[in-house]
Amino acid sequence: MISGVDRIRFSSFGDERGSLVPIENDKDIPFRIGRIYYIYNTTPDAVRGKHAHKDLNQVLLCLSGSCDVLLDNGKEREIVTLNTREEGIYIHGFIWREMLHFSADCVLLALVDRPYDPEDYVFDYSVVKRFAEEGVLQ
Ligand code: T46
Repeated sequence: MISGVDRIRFSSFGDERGSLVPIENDKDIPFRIGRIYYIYNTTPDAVRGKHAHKDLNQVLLCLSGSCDVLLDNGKEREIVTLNTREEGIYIHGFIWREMLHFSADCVLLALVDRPYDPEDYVFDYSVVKRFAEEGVLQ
């Protein structure tokens, strides 16, 4: 996985009744949840994201269906497929992200460490590139 992103595996408790995955602050994820949102009803050709975050950290996982997440830290690029309820990705760096190739039944869950703040978004990929090269956010 590229620097700034890690896979995160959740414990699933399964028995004859089905499966349950608990997610507790600072235990199953490495932060306290400040916000949750989920994305659904996506069209097959939809591309979402296309931005980086200055400070925000988050976990993404698919509760249903699948999608791809393109991750780019300005030096490395990787596409990860999310298609299980037991594994997600933890994005904790200044990472450009795009979500695409959504299956019709995709429900993408985001667990975020802070409230919504439009000022935290960076929509210019060249800023990510420059940050990777010079270590300065400008
Ligand atoms: C991210 C990727 C993975 C809110 O009002 N509150 C919220 O918490 C969020 C996330 C969005 N919004 C509003 C802002 C826009 O009018 O919902 C609308 C759609 O949001 P956006 O275009 O930012 O959605 P995506 O899918 O491009 O990006 C989202 C997150 O915004 C972003 O933080 O990392 O998912």
